[in-house]
Amino acid sequence: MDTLIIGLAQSGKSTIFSALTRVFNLGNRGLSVGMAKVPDIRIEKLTTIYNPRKTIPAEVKYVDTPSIGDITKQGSGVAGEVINAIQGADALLHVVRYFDEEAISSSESDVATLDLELMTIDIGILDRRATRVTDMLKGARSEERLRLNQEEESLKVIRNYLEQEIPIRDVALSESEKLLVSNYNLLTAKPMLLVFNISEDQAQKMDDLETNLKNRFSQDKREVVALAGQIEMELAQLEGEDEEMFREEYGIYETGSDRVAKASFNLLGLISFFTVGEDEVRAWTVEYNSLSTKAAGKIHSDIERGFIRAEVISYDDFLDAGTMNQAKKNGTFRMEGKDYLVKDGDIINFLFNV
Ligand SMILES: Nc1nc2c(ncn2[C@@H]2O[C@H](COP(=O)(O)OP(=O)(O)OP(=O)(O)O)[C@@H](O)[C@H]2O)c(=O)[nH]1
Ligand SMILES: [Mg+2]
Repeated sequence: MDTLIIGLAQSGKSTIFSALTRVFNLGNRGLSVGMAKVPDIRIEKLTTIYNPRKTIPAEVKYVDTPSIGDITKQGSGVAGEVINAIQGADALLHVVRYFDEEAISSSESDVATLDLELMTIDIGILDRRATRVTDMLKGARSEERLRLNQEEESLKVIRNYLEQEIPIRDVALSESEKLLVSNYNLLTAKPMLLVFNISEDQAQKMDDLETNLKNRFSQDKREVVALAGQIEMELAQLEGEDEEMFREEYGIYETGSDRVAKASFNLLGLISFFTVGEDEVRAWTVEYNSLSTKAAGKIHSDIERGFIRAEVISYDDFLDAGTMNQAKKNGTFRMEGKDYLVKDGDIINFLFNV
């Protein structure tokens, strides 16, 4: 999963990027990439059972970007590259400055301002496509002409929402419009995680603050997290006992990185399944309600193509049984076919031929 960190100038994007990834890049003007593990107690438990040579948890990729103002500034030189990167994201993590009085009072308009900037970029994407469609219409044959005319109409409809300052993620699109929007990679169509960057003083009452912010800002495709960026970044530079001691002091027990990863999973409707063995215990990420073949494809396209069947047991049933042999006796270890919908926590062995 790729999450692009965006926001207004000096909101704490790079600070939060470092807190999430433990990659320290303050002052970087371009794109920085870092990874974070998705916390999962189940993979730890499976590791103690299998004692594998390696354990690979699910990961989130975070990319830090310059401020939206720096991206859209004429002649800044970064626009194309950064906008392409944002277009490729699965989700946007919008950092909202919330660590001083002035920022707190302007946060509502800051959230709207960033959306407006994204909408302006989207209108540019649509207009470039419209020009292209007009060009293609010149030499098009009749069936092609029909399709292009339909696309022209859809482009107008979608652009109209943006003109009215409605982000595409808030619009109920028709199936054909959805397909177009996903081809255009519109920025305002992407699920958004709003991360309010709160101060050290506010950290003590983070949970209440987060509930309050959720009430004000949560929407269908918009999740809200409150996070004390500065403290989390400092904690991310520590390890082991030192980190624990300081976390205790601040009363922040779960890392910001873990909380953001969980919120992203919720936002995107993602689940985990596991593959286990003496060599490797590994977590994989798929969308909720994915077919077994799609899950197989996450591991390797050959496994998807040559899929025969899947041996499946839920994590809970496996823990109840203790061993795979006992699970077979219990009848909880089962064979599933191509139409099986993978559940969160499934332990799967794919049978396939190449
Ligand atoms: N007090 C406080 N200061 C913070 C916090 N987060 C960031 N800052 C400060 O705000 C300034 C900007 O932080 P950055 O993380 O560089 O912000 P940014 O959004 O990456 O900035 P640009 O990339 O220049 O737009 C720095 O001086 C930080 O020390 C916070 O949680 N609390
Ligand atoms: Mg920065």
